[in-house]
Amino acid sequence: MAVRTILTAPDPRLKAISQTVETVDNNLRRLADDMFESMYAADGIGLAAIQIGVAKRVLVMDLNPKKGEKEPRLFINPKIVWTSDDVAVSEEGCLSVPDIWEDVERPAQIRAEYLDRDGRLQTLDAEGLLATCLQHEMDHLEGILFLDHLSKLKRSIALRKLAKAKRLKETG
Ligand code: GNR
Ligand code: NI
Repeated sequence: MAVRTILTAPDPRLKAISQTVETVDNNLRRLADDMFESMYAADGIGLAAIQIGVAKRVLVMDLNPKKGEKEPRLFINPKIVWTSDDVAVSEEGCLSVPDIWEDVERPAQIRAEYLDRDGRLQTLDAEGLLATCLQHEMDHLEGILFLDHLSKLKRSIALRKLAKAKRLKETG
């Protein structure tokens, strides 16, 4: 297991479209374990493989990583098969867009299908933070960041803030 470096915007690799996983084998499970370790190390609640530079349709999530009981969730080849007409607005952040939080509107409820750690097909109904996070992670698989849901103005302000923070970090 290893903690991997998380890419940050505007790294072009974050715009890649991730590829379908063909077989759920030990290699894939090792990737997932590295993703969990990287997500926990970064204090995130979710992570898509592309955020560590691997363009595969793999997501990890743990909405409750701090309160003792870990609840690791792994999603392979996730697909949203239903969304509610109801929408919900919630504040989102992203490990690839550090220190920026903005409101994003998305369907309030979703139904997703995905493969689990054993390659078995699962169905999940989600709302609240789970629905928000799953949609946020699935956007990563299409090369989409939460910033892409904002107005052009808000997005450019966020990107400039990010660039400035990177500059300051480099010059110390
Ligand atoms: O850690 C994360 N927190 C978060 C909070 C609100 C909505 C979405 C997220 S996902 C984010 C981790 C991340 O960047 N996943 O891609
Ligand atoms: Ni993210």
